[in-house]
Amino acid sequence: MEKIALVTGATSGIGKATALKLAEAGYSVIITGRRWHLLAELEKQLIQKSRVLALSFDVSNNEEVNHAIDKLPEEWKNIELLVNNAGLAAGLSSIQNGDIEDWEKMIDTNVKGLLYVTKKIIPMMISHKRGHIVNIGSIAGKEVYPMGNVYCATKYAVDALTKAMRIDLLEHNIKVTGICPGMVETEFSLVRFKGNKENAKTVYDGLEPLKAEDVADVILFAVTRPSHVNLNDIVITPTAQASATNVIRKK
Ligand code: NDP
Ligand code: 8X3
Repeated sequence: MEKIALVTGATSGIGKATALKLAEAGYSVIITGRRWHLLAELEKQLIQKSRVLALSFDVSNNEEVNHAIDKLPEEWKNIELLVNNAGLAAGLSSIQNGDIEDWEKMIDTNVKGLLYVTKKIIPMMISHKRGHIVNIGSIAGKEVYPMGNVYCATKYAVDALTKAMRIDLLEHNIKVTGICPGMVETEFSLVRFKGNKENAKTVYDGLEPLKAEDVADVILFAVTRPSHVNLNDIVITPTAQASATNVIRKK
């Protein structure tokens, strides 16, 4: 039977790697993100492997989310897997020096965006009496690190929502999994440091970070367990990272 997945933030990093692995595993994949040209490129790649639909919307804009999901063609409406991956860190500052626009962007994307998308997809899963929601949290949602304040708060919120969804959706046979990576080299740091490549590169100096594909492998494993098995919460770090602040770097 056809399995349909929707991946948010598929234009880059973990979301893109996940969309590719899901397509290779036989899922029909709805890829989403704001950068249409990157979605179009990925669509060309995926179409070789599976059925694909590209949808461009901003997860933090509830009207855009509603419009995009409401307009889904009938043959794409039976979404069985939702990967809530779109997210970002904006800035790295103490709370006293934080930028309110950065805070709003992180809260609007990582928390409200995840909720807007999930709210639209859950009714499809309830009506089909099955589904799987994978929320991409972070080790930043397990422990707070210096200057991580609001980003950490949004990922703690994702952790809480993952637990809450698992409880509320239990009666509907919907699995909910939290995936919490440590350092993954993607566009994440470039976005956090607003395009400053030097600063972004420094984050991974002297260590081998995770690749987006490493996280995508874990997501694929979690969503391909038998129907009676659910992985609740997975923390994945590079071998060189023991916690948010304990990393070992080669000189
Ligand atoms: P990337 O910056 O490479 O990818 C982020 C993705 O999110 C992009 O596809 C981007 O697409 C999308 N996105 C961001 N804002 C929005 C928005 N408002 N609406 C729609 N899509 C949006 O980073 P990662 O792949 O690393 O990040 C993916 C997730 O993993 C995030 O939730 C992040 O917090 C989490 N994470 C990352 C870690 C890391 O070290 N890299 C570690 C732990 C967790 P576009 O710009 O086209 O909209
Ligand atoms: C991203 C990883 O360590 O920058 O969620 O918080 S970290």
